[in-house]
Amino acid sequence: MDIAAAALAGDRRALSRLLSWVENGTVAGHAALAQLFPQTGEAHVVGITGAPGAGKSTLVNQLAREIRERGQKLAIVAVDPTSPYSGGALLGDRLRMRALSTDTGVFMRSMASRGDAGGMAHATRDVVSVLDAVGYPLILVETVGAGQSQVEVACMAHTVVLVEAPGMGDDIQALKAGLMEIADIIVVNKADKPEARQTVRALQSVRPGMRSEGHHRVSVREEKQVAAEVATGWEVPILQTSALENRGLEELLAALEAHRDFLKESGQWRARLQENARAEVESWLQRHLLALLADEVGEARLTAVVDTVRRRENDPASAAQELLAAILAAAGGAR
Ligand SMILES: Nc1nc2c(ncn2[C@@H]2O[C@H](COP(=O)(O)OP(=O)(O)OP(=O)(O)O)[C@@H](O)[C@H]2O)c(=O)[nH]1
Ligand SMILES: [Mg+2]
Repeated sequence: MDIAAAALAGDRRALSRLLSWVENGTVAGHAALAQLFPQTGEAHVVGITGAPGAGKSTLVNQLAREIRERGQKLAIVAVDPTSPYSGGALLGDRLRMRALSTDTGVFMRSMASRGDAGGMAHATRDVVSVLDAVGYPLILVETVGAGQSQVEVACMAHTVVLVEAPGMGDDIQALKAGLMEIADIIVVNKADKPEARQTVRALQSVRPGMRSEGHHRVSVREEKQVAAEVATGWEVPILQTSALENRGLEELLAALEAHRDFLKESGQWRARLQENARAEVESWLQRHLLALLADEVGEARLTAVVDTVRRRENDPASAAQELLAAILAAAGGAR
């Protein structure tokens, strides 16, 4: 039996090995992905993002436990080189974690560190595809780090959960990081702390349309936000959890399910599959073209053309067109 078939049949070691191949972009990994691709598109992919230390890992861990208690399977992908998952233990929660790590209904994977954010996004998307194909109906993807990787997660996730925590100063971290726009669900974690209420209020004041806000203030930003909500039809809920005290998890799970159902019923699930399919095809097309450029035209010619742009003898668009013509000529000649 080949590795993809073994992974499909539930062999966890085969799955681990396959994920490594895929992560490293090996030829065998690509072949397996191609074989598994027809089975993808079913999983609900949830991105969990937010400032360092907000409690994302603890929350994911508790969510996983709650989901397992309901008898549902899930996979967890940690896009963070410092993540504790691979060691099999989360600080302060070793026992529970051990219980999870011997449970075959949950699969955890830490992405190895990548030099560039783009490479990481590619590798993560492929890992998620494999987990989707082998039948995990829910995939939680935890990311940390500066803006870019978080925004990329949003592109691959159906639902983005933004985790905020109180006591990080008066500011809302996500506002500074420009993350409010990508959130489908906002969670104020560490709700066991008294300052949490202040954080919730601060979030509500930048989040109009919330029922709990008694009056209606109108600013340009609020109008834009309302317009966005009308356009998508989804009102972003602000929830409170305490991963430490195990509170608010049921409400969070209910919100995840509600958002998935909303996406499916409104047709946005299908629209997103279409968008993702297009983005991936275009991204591969770009890679293939760049590979052709390197193979058929060569670095020396590329450098020469780039030099003409630097010297302002040529403009970038014309230079690209010239190179494309050279690729087409070379590829045509090869046929
Ligand atoms: N009081 C309180 N502390 C919490 C809660 N959830 C997590 N913590 C603590 O917050 C700290 C950070 O938790 P993590 O789960 O590692 O946070 P994270 O967001 O995954 O952090 P990074 O992965 O480093 O970005 C740990 O000391 C946790 O024990 C909570 O609900 N209440
Ligand atoms: Mg973490």
